[in-house]
Amino acid sequence: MGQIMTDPALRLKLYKLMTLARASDDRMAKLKAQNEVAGSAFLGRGQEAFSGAAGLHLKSGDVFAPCIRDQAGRFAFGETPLDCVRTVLGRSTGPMKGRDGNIHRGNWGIGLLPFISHLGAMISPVLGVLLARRLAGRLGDSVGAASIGDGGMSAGALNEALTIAGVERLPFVLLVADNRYSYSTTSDRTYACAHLVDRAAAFGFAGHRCDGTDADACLATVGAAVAAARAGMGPQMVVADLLRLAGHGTHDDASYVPEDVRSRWGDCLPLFERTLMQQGLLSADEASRIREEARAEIEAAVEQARSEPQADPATDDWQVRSERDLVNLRAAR
Ligand SMILES: Cc1ncc(C[n+]2csc(CCOP(=O)(O)OP(=O)(O)O)c2C)c(N)n1
Ligand SMILES: [Mg+2]
Repeated sequence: MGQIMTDPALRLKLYKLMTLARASDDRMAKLKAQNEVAGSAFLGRGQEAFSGAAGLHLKSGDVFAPCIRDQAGRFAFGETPLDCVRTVLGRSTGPMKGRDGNIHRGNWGIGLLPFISHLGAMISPVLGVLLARRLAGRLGDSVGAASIGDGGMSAGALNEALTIAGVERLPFVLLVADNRYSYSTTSDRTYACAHLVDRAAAFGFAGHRCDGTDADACLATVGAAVAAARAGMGPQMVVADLLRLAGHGTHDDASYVPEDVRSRWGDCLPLFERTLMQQGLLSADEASRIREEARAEIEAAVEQARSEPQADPATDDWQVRSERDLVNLRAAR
């Protein structure tokens, strides 16, 4: 159980988002197995608590660059199941007009940056938005956040970007999901410090760490980090310890993860469910209703997307949808 107990409504909201993300991941894996998805499907099983907590603590006006295991954070930040499914199924109605791979999606209109790469490439664009806002005198109390994995923490682009974030003292939060693996490479082969949070000071970041299998700890720790960035206390790094409960993508069965490692780590979703039940905040009936509603919501999005046209290069105007969103954003200011 987390050190600081957040309010029950926020905790239940996180539980519902985690359930929705799990239902979405399960359905995407099935769509992939049914050969309806081009490329692999990338799942965030086991990372929903940390990811969802981040999305919930960000607010309208912030910028968020999620990674491939952040379906919970995406939903929390405002991505709809329909936008997710439309992209995964390559529909022209999707935010990327069906032209990008299933994980390379975003929505400039809500500050969700379209995904470039899992290995550190998303930090600089977030910092660019924050710097541009500061120069234009429009930063206000907005913050930027980006997700990364343990392997991505050793990428060159990330090190350059974190240096700038520290030097400029930007209101930036780096969310690090140390899920013990980078594809099949174990984390002891990707970093040599005792814990990734030890790197925070080197970049001029405040460092925080939490148990990523404990939803309450995630809510409290990410909440403190986002609040500190918002209050002008400079960049923050939050490292969550957890295990990737799936393969790198659906093409990978993760059979290289030894049984003793699997059994050492919990799954944040059932753990949170049990805590909420023990505290009388959730009944078994409510939990199954929430699960069923999540499944139905995802299924409705799948049915809707399936009825829509796929991307057609012959008729596409090749205008980037985000361009239109940017124009709308400027008009709204
Ligand atoms: C330069 C480069 N090398 C390799 C890859 C392939 N690749 C994509 S993600 C990934 C592993 C990332 O591991 P981590 O950062 O720990 O994130 P996780 O997948 O565990 O969430 C690899 C090897 C890539 N995209 N770019
Ligand atoms: Mg990893």
